[in-house]
Amino acid sequence: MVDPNPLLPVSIPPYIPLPDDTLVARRRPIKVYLLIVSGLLAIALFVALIGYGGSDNVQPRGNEGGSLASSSKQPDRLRPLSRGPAAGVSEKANQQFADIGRLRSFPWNNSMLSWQRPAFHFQPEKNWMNDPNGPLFYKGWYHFFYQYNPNGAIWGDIVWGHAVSRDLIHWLHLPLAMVPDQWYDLNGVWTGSATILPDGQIVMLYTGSTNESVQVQNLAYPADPSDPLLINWVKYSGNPVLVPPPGIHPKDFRDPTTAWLTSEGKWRIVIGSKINKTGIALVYDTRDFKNYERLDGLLHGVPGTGMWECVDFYPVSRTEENGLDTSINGLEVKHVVKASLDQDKHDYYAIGTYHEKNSTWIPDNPKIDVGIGVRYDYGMFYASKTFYDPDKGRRILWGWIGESDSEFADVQKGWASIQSIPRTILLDKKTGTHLLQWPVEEVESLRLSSNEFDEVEVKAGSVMKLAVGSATQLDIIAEFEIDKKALDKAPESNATFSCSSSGGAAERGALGPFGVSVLADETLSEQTPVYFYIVKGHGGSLKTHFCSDQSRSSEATDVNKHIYGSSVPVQHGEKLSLRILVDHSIVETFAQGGRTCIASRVYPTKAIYGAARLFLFNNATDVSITASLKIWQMNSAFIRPYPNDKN
Ligand code: DQQ
Repeated sequence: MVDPNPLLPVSIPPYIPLPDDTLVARRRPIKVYLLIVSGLLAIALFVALIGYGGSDNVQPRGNEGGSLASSSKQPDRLRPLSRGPAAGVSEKANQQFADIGRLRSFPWNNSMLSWQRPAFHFQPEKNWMNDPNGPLFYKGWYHFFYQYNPNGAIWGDIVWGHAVSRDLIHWLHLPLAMVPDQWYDLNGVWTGSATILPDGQIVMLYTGSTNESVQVQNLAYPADPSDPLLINWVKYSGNPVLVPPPGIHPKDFRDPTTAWLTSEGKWRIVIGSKINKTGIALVYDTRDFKNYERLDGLLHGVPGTGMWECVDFYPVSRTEENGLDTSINGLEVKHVVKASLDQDKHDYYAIGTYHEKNSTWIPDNPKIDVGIGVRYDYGMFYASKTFYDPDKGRRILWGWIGESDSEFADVQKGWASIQSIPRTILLDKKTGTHLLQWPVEEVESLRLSSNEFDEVEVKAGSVMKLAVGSATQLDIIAEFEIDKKALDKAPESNATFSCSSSGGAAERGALGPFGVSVLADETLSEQTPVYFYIVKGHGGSLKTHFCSDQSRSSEATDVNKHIYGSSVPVQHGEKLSLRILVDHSIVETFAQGGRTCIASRVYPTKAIYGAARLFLFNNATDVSITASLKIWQMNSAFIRPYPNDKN
């Protein structure tokens, strides 16, 4: 039962020890369970598909359990069933087509849907994936775990998928690492993080949604530490190791971080939660990962930000260009707090100072605190997690990039979601307020032939096709310079600008938009412009915005057509610069060395396969720009089952 009063202490079922031989998360013992679950899910999916395939492919809101006869009352919404909130987690269904009226879903054909599958971003062979979990480097292999539904292309039945890689680009899928097979994770093996102890032992902490949908924290570890692939995992017999503390709602206690060492030699973790509408990070110390002490106060909390999911906490160097182990602290270090906001599905971070003694963190600038300031990404990027890569001395960020088409199309294509290209993360020493995110260097091993365009002048109001051949798998680097005299002459303006409320790349201003249009067809009837837009304010101050416009990305009606973006700081002497990774239905963009990033999902119907083109454009009214670009065709990554996986 859900506690009706979120602030009262909660009661958790007492832990009943189970025989040891049930504790290993092996695949075979749970097959029967999975068969039953998949049978039930198949029936549920069948029923859902019948619902979708009905008169208007429409699922009216609030009619989930109602009779089909009520559909004759002209349901006018294309709304998937809500998934997640009832189970005590954020919404996992794409609810964006709530108000588009009586639209039938677009008649997607197999060739269009097949094209959408990325070639070098990580994804499972099929079905639904969400958060990255417990990334780590062990005995020469990168391990990546992820929230996965083995039974369908929608959220539910969550287990831990597992893959390994030598280089973060090519992946081998391994057997599922952990499945719900204990009362304390029967409703899902949810998100968690890895900690590598100084002697090399791996400790995995994860959230279990219990048989009663209470969120508890559990401990797991590799069954055979000599196995570099870490195929089998053991769940600790004393699980759960943490239950929701008094005052915390049983469905608001999840996603333990990687632990870091305190100067007393204890390990410290934080867990996301909320009290009323204040998002918070609870702090615990432990010596053995089995027994924990809750510390007074909070690491941090921000009113109005709601439930904090997938909190991340890590140091960044103020002086060096390398990443830091999570336990590093001192004067040369700033600390980052990141929270994934359940209420708006975005990942926000802030930079500040960690005070170990009273286990708190204070933002450098309270005006850009967690949840009210800067985001990792202004497109689709959620539930992210970093880890320290000891092999290359870098910190790497993974983020879940969901779908922004209809859930109906996801079920048709049989998969949903991809992971971002892993991004190295560093403090932006010039601004001090931002991080710099950049695709790991290994992605460059996929570069094939390239085309260079040097100092191309693009006059105001013009579009130029870039002859690069097919344009569905690309790595693009571009720099732009603005005609200085024209910039000086441009009128000052009072107007405020925001990418999302603007008219997109079609809205002409004195100093923008200009940039690159990707996934365009020959006639530009479909295109996704990625661009800068500069506003000259009073006194000649310049404010630069970086946007990605999905409004004409597809002729389909049932896909997201938002315009994403934000302002991007441009420091004195910097050119405007852009990197774009195009990989079928994903466009990942990095402005000013990764100071502002936008990942978007794009579902064209015509600009696909050999018909996809690339254009350079300048839709400003008052300035010419000079653009220099280098564009590589990109190879596909090998992402396939491990040969020994017979399942
Ligand atoms: N996803 C997991 C939760 C987490 C959420 C469940 C974030 O642990 O809070 O799939 O997307």
